[in-house]
Amino acid sequence: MGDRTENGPLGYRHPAAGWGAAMSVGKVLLREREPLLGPKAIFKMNHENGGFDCPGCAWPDDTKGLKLDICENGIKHVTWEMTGRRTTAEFFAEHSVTELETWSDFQLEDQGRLTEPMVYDSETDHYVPIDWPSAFALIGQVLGGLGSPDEAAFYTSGRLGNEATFLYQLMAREYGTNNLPDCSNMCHEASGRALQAALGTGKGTADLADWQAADALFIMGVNAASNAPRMLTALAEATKRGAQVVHINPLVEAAGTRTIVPHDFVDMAINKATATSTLNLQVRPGGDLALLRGIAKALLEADRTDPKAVDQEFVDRFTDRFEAYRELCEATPWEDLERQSGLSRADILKAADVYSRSDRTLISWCLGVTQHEHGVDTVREIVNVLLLRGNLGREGAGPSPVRGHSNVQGNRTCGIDHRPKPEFLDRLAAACGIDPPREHGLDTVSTIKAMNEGGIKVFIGMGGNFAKAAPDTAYTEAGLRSCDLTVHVSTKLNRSHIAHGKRALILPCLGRTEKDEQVAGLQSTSVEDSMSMVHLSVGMKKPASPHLLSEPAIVAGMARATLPDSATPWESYVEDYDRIRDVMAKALVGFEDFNRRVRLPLGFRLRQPARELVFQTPSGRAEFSSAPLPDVIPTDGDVLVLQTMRSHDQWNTTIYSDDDRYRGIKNLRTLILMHEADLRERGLASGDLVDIVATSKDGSVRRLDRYRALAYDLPRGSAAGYMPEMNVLVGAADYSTQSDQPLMKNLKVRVTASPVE
Ligand SMILES: Nc1nc2c(c(=O)[nH]1)N[C@H]1C(S)=C(S)[C@@H](COP(=O)(O)OP(=O)(O)OC[C@H]3O[C@@H](n4cnc5c(=O)[nH]c(N)nc54)[C@H](O)[C@@H]3O)O[C@H]1N2
Ligand SMILES: Nc1nc2c(c(=O)[nH]1)N[C@H]1C(S)=C(S)[C@@H](COP(=O)(O)OP(=O)(O)OC[C@H]3O[C@@H](n4cnc5c(=O)[nH]c(N)nc54)[C@H](O)[C@@H]3O)O[C@H]1N2
Ligand SMILES: [Mo]
Repeated sequence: MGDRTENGPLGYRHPAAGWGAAMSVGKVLLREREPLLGPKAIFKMNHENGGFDCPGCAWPDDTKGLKLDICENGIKHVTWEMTGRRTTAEFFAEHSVTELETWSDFQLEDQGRLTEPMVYDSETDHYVPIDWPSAFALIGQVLGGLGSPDEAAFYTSGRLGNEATFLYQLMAREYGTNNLPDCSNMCHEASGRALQAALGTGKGTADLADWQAADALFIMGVNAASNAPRMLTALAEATKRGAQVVHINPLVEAAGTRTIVPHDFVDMAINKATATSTLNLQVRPGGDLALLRGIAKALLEADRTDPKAVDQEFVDRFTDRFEAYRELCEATPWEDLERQSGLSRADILKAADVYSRSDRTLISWCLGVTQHEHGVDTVREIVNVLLLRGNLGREGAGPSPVRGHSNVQGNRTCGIDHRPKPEFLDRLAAACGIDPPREHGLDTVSTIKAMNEGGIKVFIGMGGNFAKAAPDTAYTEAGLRSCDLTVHVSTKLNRSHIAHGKRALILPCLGRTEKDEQVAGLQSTSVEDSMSMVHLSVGMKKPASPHLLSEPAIVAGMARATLPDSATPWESYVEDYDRIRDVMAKALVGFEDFNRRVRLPLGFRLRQPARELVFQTPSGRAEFSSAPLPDVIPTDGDVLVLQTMRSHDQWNTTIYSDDDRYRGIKNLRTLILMHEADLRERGLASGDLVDIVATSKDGSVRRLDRYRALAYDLPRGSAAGYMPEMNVLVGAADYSTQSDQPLMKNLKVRVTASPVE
């Protein structure tokens, strides 16, 4: 085990993507018994309006006419949905829920697609079939009987298409609550809040054309080769044209080494790799803000002699509060920046040098930046640095968060927001003739607490796997179990169906790859990618079962049963999704003429005022922030900062295999990666079994025993392991006070040798 090489304990030395990826795809297709249909579907994916949007990540489709911008992990994801296996009523008759509790998450999902609605029968401890009208009636009856609409929570996972999303939030608000927790509360909440405060928009301003024009790209806290593989294309093209690509990550991930572009078949054939990186900076966990401030400090120092170091004209014309930021940077000693970033001054200056030589800089980030206590401050610091050189509102420049789920950005645009803006509610009220509640609702973290304290009695999950994805697994499961009713709209069986409420429904829906036939014919739904492009997705496969309903139909069914006197034309919306889009065009800013524009080739891009240097902030300008430099170093030297991340072979709570190819790990997920010296200091050797004890903010402790410690190239004092297993270690109190995001990249743990059994 101890054979540590450049890129992991077992040393994966080949370029990212390429043939290894192609072979791995073949394996998944075979396992899902889809050797023939799989490839056919893949060629339909991400086609200009003709096919379905990849249900994988939110990376945009290439607009330069490349019709086959697909990747290994997208193919795995599609194949997972199109499996030939079925989880039928007979399956549920055979296995009690108590028995299924002992199954692994892999085994649960591996049974294949759900085929008909099921209800929990407490007398037999089995899920039994229920017809759709009765399922809706049960929901209507329980929701109708609650003391207040605020006793229900409506969770959304980021797969849900825009039309279903719009109906879902409409139902919740017409019913009377803003309790709309979503996966984004665990993902990019920090980015949304920071960008909103700084630029008056909750989204990134750069698009794919900017990625293709930038001459410096800073890639922070994202494992691109696994989680946004199509980004590799943009990075490889960037280095080919001589652009600088700086990776900022405690780990040197595969994209930080070299790659073969996923669809570059010629390069694959000759096994020729293209660089996707020109510099790696192994920052300390949470040390990004210090690094960024160091870059700013260097620029401001250079500005004394070099008038071009800072774009003073841009700063004067478009920004506010620059002086306070300048003073703060000047007053922060280099020693503090070095200590808090975990980088030497020389390394920080290297990054500053790349930045100051570049005319068009783009900064991208993902969970390594957001899932920290100071996530909001760090994203604001990203904006500060961009503003210093006017890297906003022009080609090749700007902030560009990598979103997660394929439609998580669209969910927020279409109203999934527990803190809706009054203007949004006003428009919704006018367009839909409802009187939406104005008080803020519950997010993910507060929903878990409210379920446990009796405040939430009904939990409805539109997709996702709340029990596993959310922090503090035991507490979250207890919360779900204490509900009067849990409802999960799903495609496959998962832990959230097993950790169920007193009454429970599993409602199986169509996947994005499947034909959605309604009264008016074949329907399509729209999605929005990471870069604000809205386009249509049309499924083309025969549904996994004749008993499945589409997500819009399920929402409408629940809504009608709950709100029998509602004036909203729920049934008519489901007959023809154009009618949903017509009302969305009235209710949502930027969706005017929606039905026509979404049918344009490649759809349309939502207007980004900040991109046009129009800032919807109180000052009307882009705002510099002046957050104090956070202390991210544990005071106790025995404590390690643990991050929980994805392997190459998983999709959030869905695990495809126990391998993590690019990190050189095979057949092992119960592991913790540590620095060799940190192992030695604890009397451990790479490969030893260890117990991990996490201490929460509130002092409570949680543990995982008998994990394997592996030596890995990461900063001293830090450690890494896999989500969702490690959610066991995230305390309910462990969330950022800035973003309310769980601290999934910042757990304080102690690691000791496991006792010999
Ligand atoms: N194949 C596949 N694709 C996916 C997903 C999937 O599960 N599988 N999930 C989707 C979703 S919902 C999301 S949100 C995205 C997630 O995409 P990522 O953000 O790449 O997700 P993680 O695997 O959590 O990886 C976090 C990265 O941040 C780094 N990191 C950790 N702490 C720090 C830090 O303090 N500073 C910096 N600079 N870096 C740090 C880690 O080393 C790691 O490289 O991917 C999406 N795409
Ligand atoms: N420790 C730790 N925890 C984390 C994270 C982390 O980095 N560390 N990351 C967080 C992040 S960024 C996110 S986004 C969340 C993800 O949280 P979720 O979105 O809740 O979880 P997923 O695993 O993506 O959901 C998988 C389930 O979705 C259902 N599903 C799949 N396709 C469809 C569909 O088309 N329609 C419907 N209705 N259901 C479908 C299937 O039943 C499947 O079992 O996890 C969070 N949890
Ligand atoms: Mo996410």
